[in-house]
Amino acid sequence: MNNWMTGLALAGSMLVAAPALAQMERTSAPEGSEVYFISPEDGATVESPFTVRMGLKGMGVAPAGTQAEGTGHHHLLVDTPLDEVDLDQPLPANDAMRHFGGGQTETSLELESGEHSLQLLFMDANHVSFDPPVTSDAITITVE
Ligand SMILES: [Cu+2]
Repeated sequence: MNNWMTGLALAGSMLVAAPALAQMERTSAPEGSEVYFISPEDGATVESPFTVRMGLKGMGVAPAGTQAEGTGHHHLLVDTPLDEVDLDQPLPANDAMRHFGGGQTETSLELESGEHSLQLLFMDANHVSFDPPVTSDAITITVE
């Protein structure tokens, strides 16, 4: 990797880290806010790839970085129990903790055959949890 590329990579990681440092305070979600799976249903057997539809009540979906009260974006925990997530930190982005920072409410998910757990976590513009967290029930699905 030459210096130019190294510089680019550094700049990229700083762009990701900067908003997280700017605002880490957890805010409360409007009362009655709820995030839930429209599909798949708990216990469903699906073929990969399959569509996940994410529902929300009491709040609005906005792209990541949009500082507007009562909004945030969806996150999907794949085979990751909620108690393994540090809710006082911005959520890492990886295959187990997926962000829908474009404001998406559905996604196509490709998973290996077998049983998987899925859980939705609705978080604010900075990928920080509300207090208390706005989460769906964890569901278990079987991928054929
Ligand atoms: Cu996020």
